[in-house]
Amino acid sequence: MTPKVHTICALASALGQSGIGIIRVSGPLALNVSKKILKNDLKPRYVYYGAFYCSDNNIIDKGVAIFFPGPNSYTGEDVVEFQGHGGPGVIKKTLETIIALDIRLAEPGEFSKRAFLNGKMDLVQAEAVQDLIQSNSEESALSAVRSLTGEFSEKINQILSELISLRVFVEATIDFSDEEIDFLESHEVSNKLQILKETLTDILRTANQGTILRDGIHVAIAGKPNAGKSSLLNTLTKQSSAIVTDIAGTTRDILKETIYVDGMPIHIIDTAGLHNSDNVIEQEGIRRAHNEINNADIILLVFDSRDSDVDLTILPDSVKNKPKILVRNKIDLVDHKPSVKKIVQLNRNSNLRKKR
Ligand SMILES: Nc1nc2c(ncn2[C@@H]2O[C@H](COP(=O)(O)OP(=O)(O)OP(=O)(O)O)[C@@H](O)[C@H]2O)c(=O)[nH]1
Ligand SMILES: [Mg+2]
Repeated sequence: MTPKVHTICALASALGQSGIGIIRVSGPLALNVSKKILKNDLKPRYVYYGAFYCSDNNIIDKGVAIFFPGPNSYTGEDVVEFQGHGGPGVIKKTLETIIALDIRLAEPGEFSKRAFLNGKMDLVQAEAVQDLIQSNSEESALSAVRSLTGEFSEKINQILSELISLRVFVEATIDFSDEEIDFLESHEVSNKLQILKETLTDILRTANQGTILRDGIHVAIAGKPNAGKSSLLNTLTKQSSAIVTDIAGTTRDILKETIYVDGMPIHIIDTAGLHNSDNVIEQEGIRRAHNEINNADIILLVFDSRDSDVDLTILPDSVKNKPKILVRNKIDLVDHKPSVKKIVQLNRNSNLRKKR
């Protein structure tokens, strides 16, 4: 009889030519697969070294295999890992041999899904696996691993159990409304709820930081035509990604480039110069620019130092409260020295106030 749970397999390491390729098999037939491929038995959690045989009994590779019997495995099922060479040809042939044994290719994330369904990890931890795989910086990896080890889940479970215990007092107040005792007052329910609310706000803030660490910050470069936006993009990316000319309205399409600062991805977006235009193509460019400016986390507002003041009215009203960095460009033309100033307040008709 075919077992109800299908045995699945997949390449667990990266695709492409590499020194080592790891194929993972999980499910009730995992040990059968290893017997066919290795022509040998595996001892639980011992490293086996030997030949890998393909369906026509030829040796396709030589490598290492490990058997993790369920439930003490990643998925909670019987798992066998074959660690051979990473050449695409070897991997293809080994996978074909495994699939011919009535094993199917795993869906994306299916090993973690099985781990979740078998109680090996909760949903927060399953998400952390994905975050760890996608982590671009050391910080995002550390943050994901904290979730993976259950630190985050523990916090959430604590909040949940405190909420449940507070609910009891609310229910008691309703059920025994004739009683003299004020359950809510006597157990400081309101104070405790306030503390929980603050903890949740804290968690949300940390989660937002985690998203930024993982996905990076979106920085839109905005300004009037010819202010030097594309020049700034090229300087930041150290490439001539954008066309730079002295003709106002050079950039019309959106141009996105990613740079890394201390391992954190920063997506820089060059946009069309903002002004009133009768030109249909420019109008479309400006519409797209508004879109990107609205979606950005930070706006770099570039202006020509020869302008008497920064014109904040060129930005859409919707980004009034978004963080902005004003970039005073072309200082060579007015003989200014480069400097960084923190501005505490900006009003839409400008006049910058510096922090003292
Ligand atoms: N002197 C001087 N010229 C600059 C500086 N930055 C940019 N330029 C020049 O200003 C002109 C416009 O630069 P761009 O980077 O194309 O300006 P932009 O804001 O992208 O312009 P649009 O795409 O048309 O909106 C080019 O001729 C640049 O070489 C600067 O710091 N000093
Ligand atoms: Mg440009």
